[in-house]
Amino acid sequence: MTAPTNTTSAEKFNARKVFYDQIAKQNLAPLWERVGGLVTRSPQPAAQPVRWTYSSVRTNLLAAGALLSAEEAERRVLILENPGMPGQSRVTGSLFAGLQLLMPGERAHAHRHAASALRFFLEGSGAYTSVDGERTVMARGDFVITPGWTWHDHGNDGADPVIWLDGLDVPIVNLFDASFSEGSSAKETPASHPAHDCEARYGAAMLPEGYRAESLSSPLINYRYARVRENLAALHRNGPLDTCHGVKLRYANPLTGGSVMPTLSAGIQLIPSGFHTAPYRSTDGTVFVVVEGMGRSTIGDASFEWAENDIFVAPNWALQQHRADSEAVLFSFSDRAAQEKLGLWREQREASAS
Ligand code: GTQ
Repeated sequence: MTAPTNTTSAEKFNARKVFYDQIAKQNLAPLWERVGGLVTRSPQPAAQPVRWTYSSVRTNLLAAGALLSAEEAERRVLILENPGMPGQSRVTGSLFAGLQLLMPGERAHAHRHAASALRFFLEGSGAYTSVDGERTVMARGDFVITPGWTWHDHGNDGADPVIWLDGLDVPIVNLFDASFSEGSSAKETPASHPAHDCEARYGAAMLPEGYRAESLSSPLINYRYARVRENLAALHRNGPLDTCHGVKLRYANPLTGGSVMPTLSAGIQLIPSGFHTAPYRSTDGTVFVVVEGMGRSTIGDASFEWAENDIFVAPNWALQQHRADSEAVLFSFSDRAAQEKLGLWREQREASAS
């Protein structure tokens, strides 16, 4: 064998290119050309920091309400689509988010899917979600879950439009190509439990004698804001404040202390008026909803102001800092639960950019 001699870099480049084109026809590719983009030194999310003001989304949602009924739409939802991933129906790389509108008297018929869903209720009254035959009436700030493969339908028995945020793990389910869904011939799931039954059974740090968990998700379908808000206020009084989060509570499965659903985690935090949170980042791209107050956040290179019901995204591993101009409450959700199970989740407190 003789070693190639006197080959110029142009000749080398061309020979390699010919080789790569040739092997591509045999479904082969050179790792050495791609490894930098495949195994990155740190997360490189396509998702960008972005904020939606509620007033603009609400205006568009009501316009959609005039254009088509909930029946026609099946789910009348405007997708919050991250501008870093146009056309992909994703708010972060792994999450779907949208705002759903039901006009007075409207119903969104029963269906179920492999994807897990959560709701954060923003506006109106008299609306319910039913999960596997148990209804829960939703009030502002309530956090409601519909675990994967549970039948669910929604209705608005109130006098005004109702709007809530939906969060789903659809991109995760689709990454695994494990999506199933089906509609029901019944518009509503037949009632199998009295309304709010789960709150008496599982919602008071007690469990029915003999109860054995059969699900990977929380048996509690509604975490009510009234209670959460009181607890945030008490913890603010009692202290101490967390430098990165203010006062932050995680929604927990009361049986395990773990996340409410296997893929999705959610939390809620109070940031006192004038408080600046210390720089923080974590590997879970996070969707925030402003429940109360006004303030501003710096997320990576972006900075935005926010007020009640605005929604914003902190992409994976982007530095985040929040400042409340008046006492603020922020709801947030992410895929942290999935990342923890896979051994991927990391956080960095009081982080500095690098
Ligand atoms: O309410 O069941 O935003 O199935 C997307 C898919 C809401 C729902 C969404 C859904 C739902």
